[in-house]
Amino acid sequence: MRYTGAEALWECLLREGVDVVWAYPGGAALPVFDALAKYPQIHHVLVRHEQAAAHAADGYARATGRVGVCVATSGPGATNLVTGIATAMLDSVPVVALTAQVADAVIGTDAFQEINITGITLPITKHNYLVRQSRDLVRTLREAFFLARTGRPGPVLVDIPKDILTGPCEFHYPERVSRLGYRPVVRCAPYQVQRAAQAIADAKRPVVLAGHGVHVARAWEELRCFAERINAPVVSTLLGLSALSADHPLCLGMAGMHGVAWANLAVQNADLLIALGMRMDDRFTGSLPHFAPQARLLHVDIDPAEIGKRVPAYLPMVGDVRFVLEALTAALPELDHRDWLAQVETYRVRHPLAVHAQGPLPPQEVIRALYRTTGGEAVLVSDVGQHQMWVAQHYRFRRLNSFFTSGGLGTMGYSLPAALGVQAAHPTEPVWVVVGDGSFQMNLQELATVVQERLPLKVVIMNNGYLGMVRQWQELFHGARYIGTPISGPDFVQLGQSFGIPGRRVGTTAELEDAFAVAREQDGPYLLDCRVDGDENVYPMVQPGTSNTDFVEDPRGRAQEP
Ligand SMILES: Cc1ncc(C[n+]2csc(CCOP(=O)(O)OP(=O)(O)O)c2C)c(N)n1
Repeated sequence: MRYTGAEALWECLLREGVDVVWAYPGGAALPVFDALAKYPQIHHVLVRHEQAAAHAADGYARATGRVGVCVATSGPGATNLVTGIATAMLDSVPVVALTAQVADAVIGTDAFQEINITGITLPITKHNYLVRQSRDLVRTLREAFFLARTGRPGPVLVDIPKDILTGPCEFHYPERVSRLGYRPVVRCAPYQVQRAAQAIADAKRPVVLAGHGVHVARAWEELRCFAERINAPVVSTLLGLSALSADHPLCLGMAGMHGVAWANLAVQNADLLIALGMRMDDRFTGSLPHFAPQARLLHVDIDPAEIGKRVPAYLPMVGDVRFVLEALTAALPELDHRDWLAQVETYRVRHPLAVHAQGPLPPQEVIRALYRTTGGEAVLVSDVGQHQMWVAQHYRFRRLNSFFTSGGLGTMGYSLPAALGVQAAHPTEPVWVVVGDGSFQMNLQELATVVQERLPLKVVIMNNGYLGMVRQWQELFHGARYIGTPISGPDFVQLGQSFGIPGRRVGTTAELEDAFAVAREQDGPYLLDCRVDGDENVYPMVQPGTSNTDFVEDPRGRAQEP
């Protein structure tokens, strides 16, 4: 079959099962948009900024496990994708970013809207391509999808010159992809399973560490079966939250800098850590020499480069978390760790989460009210900052794969655009966005996309008048000199209304329940502007460079768990 390059592009996407793309047009990309008229099966969402297209594709990919696709024009369209691509890279999210390029004949001449986007994105993509011949286009797109979703997933960018998009293109979709040197190991070797099973059977105080890899491998059921088989507590990273229901008796929640104390104490006192699809990043381990000093590490990851990168592994296991967990569960009898679990329970009793804000609306109470309103079953996207940590601590995720946030890059402005994609994955229920007033002001233009697409998104603004997380560091480590962190903003309720989104301001704890109920009952989008206490800090906190055992708790004392 003969198509134009642009038609061939959409034909490839159809064969990859793509039914929605987030996109923004421009001169070089015009042929791509023009050809779209012939492909009504593919829904195209016009975002208001290309960064949002990349985040939306990323949110969709996290929520579905499928490849998310974004499209931008050359030059500024392509550079606007960069933060979104980097966000997907750091969190191992399968995204294919398609960019139009100036015509091949003028590449390298500083033509209008020419930018070397493959050069720019080289370190932030799993792989990228500049298509120079139309005969390479179809094979390249096939490869791009294959690379994005296999092994350790990640973003792949394909840059396509305009003349290739408009010119004729021979279409033959290859059945297989073979790339020399690229063969991710999915199943680890049987002798590794035997050694790991022995180490687990010998352990007295094992802890399972659930990372984002559990979600990527869709290994939720396997994680639960494994944890129940060996009766070990499960601690998660920020991105590992919702890998096991928070209601499960073995689920301890998040460890790390703002992790709950009992999870950190469990890790610090463990004699065996079984790390699943997590990379021991600095926010999780705290000071490396003090990290889990008595523990052997059994490190499971599909990317061999992660093993031994920060913490030496006693036993490396390269493979897909799902297969490894299946194999381990099959190799082990039921184990009894009653004493260890009882010890962990004492940590929980001694160090409960505190809610002691002085102001009329403690931010933690907003998250707790959201939890009560949604019964822990919400699909939730959080932005970056204090509010993100309060979500991680106080929202008890009962539903699997229900929490989406930028963990590795910590990208402010992620939540609203990512929620466009998460909402596409969950079309029949509202997606909840929890966002700080600073982060919201980075990408609030996407409210227009929410309205144009008629999405039932609920936006909860944690409005504290500060770039709160940075203010907290200024208070603790920079003599309380608040420079560059007090932040004003518009009247968010009026702003929402101007987009056509109803909303309401919440200033006291007493109003919360009703406000959330109203938001939940609305058919369409809704916005809550929660005026929370601006002086509040996130506790517990492990100060940078110190041990996870030395977490600082709320100086005002204790309170109850939700
Ligand atoms: C794009 C970007 N710029 C800067 C930062 C640094 N940073 C991390 S948290 C934060 C403050 C976030 O403020 P806000 O969204 O209001 O949330 P809060 O911490 O107040 O809950 C900043 C500036 C970042 N993570 N991302």
